[in-house]
Amino acid sequence: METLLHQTTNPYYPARPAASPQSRSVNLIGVGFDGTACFRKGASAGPDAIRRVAEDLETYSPYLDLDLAELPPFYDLGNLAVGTSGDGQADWLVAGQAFARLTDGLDLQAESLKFLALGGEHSISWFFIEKYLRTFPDLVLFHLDAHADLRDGYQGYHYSHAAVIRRCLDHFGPGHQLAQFGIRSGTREEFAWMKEHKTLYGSLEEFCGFVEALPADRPLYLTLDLDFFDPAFLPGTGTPEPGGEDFLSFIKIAKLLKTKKLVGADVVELAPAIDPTGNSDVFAAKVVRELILALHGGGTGHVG
Ligand SMILES: [Mn+2]
Repeated sequence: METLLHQTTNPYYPARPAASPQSRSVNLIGVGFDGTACFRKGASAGPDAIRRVAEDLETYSPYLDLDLAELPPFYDLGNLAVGTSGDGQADWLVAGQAFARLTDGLDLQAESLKFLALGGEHSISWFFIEKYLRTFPDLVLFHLDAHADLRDGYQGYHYSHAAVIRRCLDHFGPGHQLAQFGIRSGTREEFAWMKEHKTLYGSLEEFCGFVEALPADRPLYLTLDLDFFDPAFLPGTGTPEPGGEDFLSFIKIAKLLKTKKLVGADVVELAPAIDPTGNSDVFAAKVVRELILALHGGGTGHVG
């Protein structure tokens, strides 16, 4: 049988290892790919770095008042197979095809199956978001990032990490909605597009107000590029931008997500080698802990 997943020797604690996606559960999956990264590479090591430090974190979140150890079991599928040819777009495609085969025929909604993907660079989010857009015709896509990622390809890559949101928009139907926050870098055209389509929220208060007003049964997907955070707090990322948010801003958002129908998420662009202190890995792993808890949810998003 073809290899779609590589099991990891240290699954995210306290997840259970699994060899295939599990229904009525949160499923962690790493995608160690950084083939289109344009500035500093290293995100391919992100998923395993997050898993390495997770074991040393408390399972209890005082912010969300939930404990990973008390929730129904969740699973770590290991890492998706990625290409190793060195041709960025071909290798990306190998990973995308592996994900498509892994989820072929899976109805995420009917099976209440939630993915939390660990990047890897941002281009890998497309595999997941495209599947979710096909599953949920009224999906809201939350995009937290320093970068607009609305370019129509970059440096010859149609599916570049700098174009990932544009590629998602290719698959938007009339009921889909994009909401962006944290964006502080992009072209004049990207900012003009966001202004015209009113997708960018200018402050934490505005963004949280929007999230709070969403109906509790509206499906939400969060794609979180870790350069959303200020590099003073999280320097271990390939394309840092000053002027970012801090952890407690994220917690305000996570608290709201806990009460909503969060159906999937990804956390991308951790490049561990860029921050030799290891603080960025811990930061990212704590973000992941909050999102696993939010995916379990306190509202209609509850699974298990
Ligand atoms: Mn970014």
